[in-house]
Amino acid sequence: MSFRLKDRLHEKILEWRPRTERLLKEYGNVVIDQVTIGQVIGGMRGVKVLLTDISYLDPNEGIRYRGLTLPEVFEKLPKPKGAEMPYVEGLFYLLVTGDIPNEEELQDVIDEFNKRRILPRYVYEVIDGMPCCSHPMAIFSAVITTLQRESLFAKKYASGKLHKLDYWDSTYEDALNLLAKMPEIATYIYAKLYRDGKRIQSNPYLDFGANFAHMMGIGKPYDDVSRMNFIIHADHEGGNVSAHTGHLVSSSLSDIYLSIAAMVNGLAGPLHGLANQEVLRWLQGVMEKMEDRVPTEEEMKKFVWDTLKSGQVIPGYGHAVLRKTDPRYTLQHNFCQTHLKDDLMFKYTDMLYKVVPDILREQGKAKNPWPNVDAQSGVIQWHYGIKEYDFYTVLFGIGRAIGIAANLIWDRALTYPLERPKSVTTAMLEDMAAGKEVIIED
Ligand code: HAX
Repeated sequence: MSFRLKDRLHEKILEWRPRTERLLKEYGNVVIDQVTIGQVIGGMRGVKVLLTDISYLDPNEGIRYRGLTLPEVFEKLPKPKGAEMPYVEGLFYLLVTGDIPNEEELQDVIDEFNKRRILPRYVYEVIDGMPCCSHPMAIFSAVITTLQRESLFAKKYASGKLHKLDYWDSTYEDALNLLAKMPEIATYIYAKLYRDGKRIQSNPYLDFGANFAHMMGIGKPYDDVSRMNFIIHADHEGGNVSAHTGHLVSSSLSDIYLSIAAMVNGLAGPLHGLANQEVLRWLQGVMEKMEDRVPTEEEMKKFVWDTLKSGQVIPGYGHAVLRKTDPRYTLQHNFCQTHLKDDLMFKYTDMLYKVVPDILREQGKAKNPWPNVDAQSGVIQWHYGIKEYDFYTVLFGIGRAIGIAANLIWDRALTYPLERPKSVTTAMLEDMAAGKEVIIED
């Protein structure tokens, strides 16, 4: 049996296709959900209309990647010698195939990523040419869009000779080509914006996470921080803004570069991935007021209430699906307890964990008063010297791209069609609410 990821993936696709075909052919009319007016107006919360086998989010348990909880993922995936956190390349293998890679399988992915990481010259020029004060996420998105000229899928499609059942193959190639370049793109954006353009060359002997740490110029254990960061952010099933955007754009057969650039744009909103920079901005405000001492619980409560009373959200708290503390928060918290015990900002986040849930419950609006992934991630980056918090969502974006890429490969493998839900008008909803018959053609 081959140990190459692409061969394993091909076998899996051939095994999987009959399941999808059977569901469509024999059970296509089975009803699985109903939709209320509240859901139509309220951002489609909870409507079961998306399909992915890469991850599943349980409101109480948190995310499972290919059936494994995050603690299981961290326990089972292979780790570099002496490292606390697993290989990101192993995670990609797991997301794509559903299996934990053995040593040879892992090495194949590491080699594949390594072969493809060098950036074309024009990427540096695009970054250099971005206007002053561009947000790092805008630059990240622009670079990924510019790289679209490299898309094999787009070239093959344009040749008019690409069979639908082969879409996945060039999508897979595009995915690896793009993912392998992401640490290089991100670290050059960082160097350009905050280090006078002085970049550190990548090291082909290092894995994805360690290479990122190396190019950021940060020593151990930042390699483990990077691995942990990319793994926990990789996927959160299909309905969150970034995953859904990637899937939606790709459903029009836009290639992976265009789809992932779109998902990066969705991730850049403050209610989604940008929340990690918002947490830091907000914490800085508290610290300034406290003149860098640890506040009392009463002082912290007042600050939280003041934020709520001024009509703002508490960043890093709440979730559209989760109803418990996010396990991605807990994993990072455990890391902090080992490595950041005496960090002032960590003490602040710990105190927030004590006071915010009760306050949000008392306020009575948020359905989930518990912390999410973003409540802790920026604190770790700050501790290891990345104080330019505008950059944090780019780190999220690298991780999220890994999960979205796995999804998009499978979307094409299972020939999922163009996404096209139907909209209605307010007048139609009013008529339906009044019990009148409204005829809507599908
Ligand atoms: N602080 C204050 N109010 C909050 C809140 C928070 N952390 N979380 C929710 N609420 C409010 C909502 O704004 C909403 O108020 P209105 O009725 O006045 O509009 C009400 O509680 C009900 O919201 P919900 O149903 O509980 O939450 P949503 O599904 O609408 O939104 C969000 C989920 C994550 C966007 C929301 O909890 C929030 O804004 N949190 C703060 C921002 C944040 O941390 N975002 C990152 C989430 C994780 C993620 O996707 N990372 O990428």
